[in-house]
Amino acid sequence: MIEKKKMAKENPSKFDRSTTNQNRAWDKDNQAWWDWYVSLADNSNSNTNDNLLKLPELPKKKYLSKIYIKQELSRPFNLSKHNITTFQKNGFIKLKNVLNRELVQALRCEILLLLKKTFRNYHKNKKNRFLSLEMMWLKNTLIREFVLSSRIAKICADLLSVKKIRLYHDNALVKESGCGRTPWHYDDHHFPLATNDVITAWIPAQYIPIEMGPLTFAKPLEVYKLVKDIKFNEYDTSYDRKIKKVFKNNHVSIVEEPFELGEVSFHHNLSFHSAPENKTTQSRIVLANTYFADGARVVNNPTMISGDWKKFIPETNPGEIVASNLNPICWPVENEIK
Ligand SMILES: O=C(O)CCC(=O)C(=O)O
Ligand SMILES: [Fe+2]
Repeated sequence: MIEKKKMAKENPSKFDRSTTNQNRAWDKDNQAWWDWYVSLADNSNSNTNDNLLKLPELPKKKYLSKIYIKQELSRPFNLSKHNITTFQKNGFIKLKNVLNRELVQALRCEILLLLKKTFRNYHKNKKNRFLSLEMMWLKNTLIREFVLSSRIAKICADLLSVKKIRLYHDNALVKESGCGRTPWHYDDHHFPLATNDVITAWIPAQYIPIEMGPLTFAKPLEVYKLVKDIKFNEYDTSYDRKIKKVFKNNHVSIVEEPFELGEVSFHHNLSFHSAPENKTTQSRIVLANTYFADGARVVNNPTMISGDWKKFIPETNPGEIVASNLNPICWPVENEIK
């Protein structure tokens, strides 16, 4: 069983599209889900492997004490009313200086360690891949600080204007050198949560120049209505291509901008987003934490697009309130989870 999972993590060509059916449950792991999902991106205009932008090696981690990390990640961020209205209008916001240089470097080094541990011959096999790791917070004390961070979680609760938020999952999203685009989508499509109070903090573990594939947003939030009748196709790139065309024909504003070191984006589950290919020599490493308003239920009919959701919400049936041990309240801070 373990061996089978490892195969899925190592070889994307093992993914068998003929077995997919949108109304079925997803029966593979989260890595297989991402292998499938990025295969739905239209890369016909890209020449990813030509002229990779050579970026210098990123700095190695300096020692940071646990107390320092905890303090920094619990320090409140100065979020303005304008930030909140901008998020609610556009469906996303990019905030600079959410993390300092040391924390970003520590996050990158830790995720790199986990990648080497999880994927056999990581350095040899990573080329062109979109690699993912999830539920790291359960085992890794450093990542846990970033996932349960009250600095991040309060920003999320305030942006959604809700009192209490819970964790859906953490996800390391690693777009390796030479990996193609992430297709246009909104997350409501795959999170099996019966609420629109869902937000993802997309936390880069280095600066992200355009050539590395920064998360890219269509605005305002309402643009999802323009594409709501486009049928999702799980077999080819047509959904991605159709969305791109509708956005172009409607002159939808697309925000495709670099991320400074320490900058973090936050997107709503109805915000349409994608990401360009990684045309650099370095891995684009990101920690994506998704949170939702306390009280939300599992949708009545999760589908294959909901992926490995039972791993993120165990012992909870469709229609039930999500409150498992793996979905702690992250804001406000409750003593038992810290
Ligand atoms: O990292 C990416 O390229 C895509 C991430 C994404 O879709 C998300 O965090 O919702
Ligand atoms: Fe997404």
